[in-house]
Amino acid sequence: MEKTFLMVKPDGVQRQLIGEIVSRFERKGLQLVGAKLMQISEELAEQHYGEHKGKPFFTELVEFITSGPVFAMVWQGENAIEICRQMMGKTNPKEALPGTIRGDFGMFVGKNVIHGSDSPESAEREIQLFFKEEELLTYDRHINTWIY
Ligand code: DAT
Ligand code: MG
Repeated sequence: MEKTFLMVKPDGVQRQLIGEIVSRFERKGLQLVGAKLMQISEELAEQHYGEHKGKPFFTELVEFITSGPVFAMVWQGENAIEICRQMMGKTNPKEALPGTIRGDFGMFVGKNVIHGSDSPESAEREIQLFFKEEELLTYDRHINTWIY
């Protein structure tokens, strides 16, 4: 089963959207295998967003993602990465469709509520960056036969 890394950003935590967001992925049929409320250090932020280093918004991005607690999660399911990206909506909330998380809750690209891995490579990298192996659980979910 494919795993993806998702994170409610500091704006989503402050706006009390953790439950709403977790609920959407649960109802879709994805399985939660790890989660924690945490504060991102500047070092971790720079590693996580390494691909954006040098871009004009990088400093602001690091400042924002370290500005308060985030809710980091790993979700599992067939095609989890692509399905979660679809559910998040486009990066810029002004382009994100209604019904997506960013489309429903975001107004501004710099505060777009949620992060999600965009490829198998980034999912693997981000999961390793945020979670220890023992923090990810393997467990049977008896509703699986009604989802797949
Ligand atoms: P995504 O979060 O959809 O994967 P990304 O990886 O291109 O998008 O960018 C990471 C984050 O950086 C994004 O969620 C918000 C911020 N960002 C991206 N483009 C930006 C821009 N043009 N101005 C301000 N912030 C931006
Ligand atoms: Mg990205």
